[in-house]
Amino acid sequence: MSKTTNYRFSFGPWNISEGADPFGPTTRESFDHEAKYALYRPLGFEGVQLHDDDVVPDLANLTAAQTLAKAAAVRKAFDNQGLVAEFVAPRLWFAPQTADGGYTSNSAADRQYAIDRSLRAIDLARIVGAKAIVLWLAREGTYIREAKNVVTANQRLLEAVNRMLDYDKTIQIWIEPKPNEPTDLAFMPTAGHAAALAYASQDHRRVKLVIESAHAILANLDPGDEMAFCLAHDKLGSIHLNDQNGLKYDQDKNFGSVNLRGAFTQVLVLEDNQYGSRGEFVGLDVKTMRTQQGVPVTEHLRNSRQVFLDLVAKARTYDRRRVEEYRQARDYEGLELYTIQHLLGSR
Ligand code: XLS
Ligand code: MG
Repeated sequence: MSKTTNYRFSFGPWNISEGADPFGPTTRESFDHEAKYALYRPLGFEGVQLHDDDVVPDLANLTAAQTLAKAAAVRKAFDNQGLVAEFVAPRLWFAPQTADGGYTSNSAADRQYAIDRSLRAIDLARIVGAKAIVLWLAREGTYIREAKNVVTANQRLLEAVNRMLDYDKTIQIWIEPKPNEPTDLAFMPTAGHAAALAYASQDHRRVKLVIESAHAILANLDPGDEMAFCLAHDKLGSIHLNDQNGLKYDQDKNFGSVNLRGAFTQVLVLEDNQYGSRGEFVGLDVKTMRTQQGVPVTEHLRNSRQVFLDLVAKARTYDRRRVEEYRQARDYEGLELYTIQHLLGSR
C-alpha cells in the first residue's frame, strides 16, 4: 500500500460557470478562459480538462491553420503557467449534426461529422500535449428505443473507436460512461459496458475509462466499485469526483457533500491501489450552486479538493491491521462501527 502518492488535481474550465440552469439565465458574469487558467495553480490544480472548443473556441468557423495556431498558443500559455492539458474531448452534443448522436446517428453524414471531429480532437490533444481524448458519449443513445437499432449502434461505437486508434498509434481513448441525460437511455451506461468495448477494440491497452462519481450513482452503482473494477483491469484513465443526491438530474455536487462514507470508499480504493503514482490526475467535475455570489466562484473546487485531501488523511490513519482482524472474525458490525467512528474522529 502506498502512503506517499502525491496527488495532482485537474478540473475543466466549465467548472467555473455562470450559473445558468435549464430553468433560468445566468446568475454571474462570464469569465474568459485565459483568466480561468490563471486561477488553477493558486487553487492547487495543475491539470486542465478540455473540450476541443475549450482549446479553440468557435472552431467551426476557423480554418485548419487558424485552429492549429490557436492550439499552439494555448500550449505555450500552459507551459508558461506550469499547467498540463489532461485530455481533450470532442464536444459531440452541441453541433446541429449531433442532435441525434454522432457515431450512432442514423445519418451517415452525421456519423462522418463525428469521426472527423474526433480525429481533429486527437490533433488538438497532440498539440496541447494531452495523452488522451475523452469520449463522454452524451447523445449516443435514444429518447425512445425504437429510434435506433441498438446492435448496430454498439457496432458503430466500436468502429469509431477503432478508427481513432488507427488514426494515431499512441493516443489513449478514455470513455466516460453515464446512463442517461441528455438521452433517456444511453448506449454506454456503466464501466462494464465501456470495458467490453475497450477489450473488443483493436488495441485495448489504449482504451481506458473516466469514472465520474455522479454518473455511477445515476446508474445506481457504487462509484468506488466502478473505480475498483477499472483498476483491476488497468483501465482507470481518470476520475471525475463529485457527488449526487439520488436518482435525479446530474448534479455535480461537491465531493463528499452527500455521502461522506461513499466518498471515503472512493478515496480508499484510490489510495490502496496507487492511483496517481503513474501521473494520473484526481479530476473534479463539480458545479457551484446557482445561488453563490461573486465572479468567479471557485470555492466548490477548493473545497472539493480539500475534502479529498482530508479523506486521504483519514485513509492513511485507517487501521488496516484492525480492519483485517474484523474481516478474519467476519465481524462486519464491528468493522462498520470502527469505520464510522474513524470518520467521525472518535477512533
Ligand atoms: C460530463 C463530462 C464531460 C467530459 C468531457 O460529465 O465530465 O465534461 O469529461 O466531455
Ligand atoms: Mg465528468
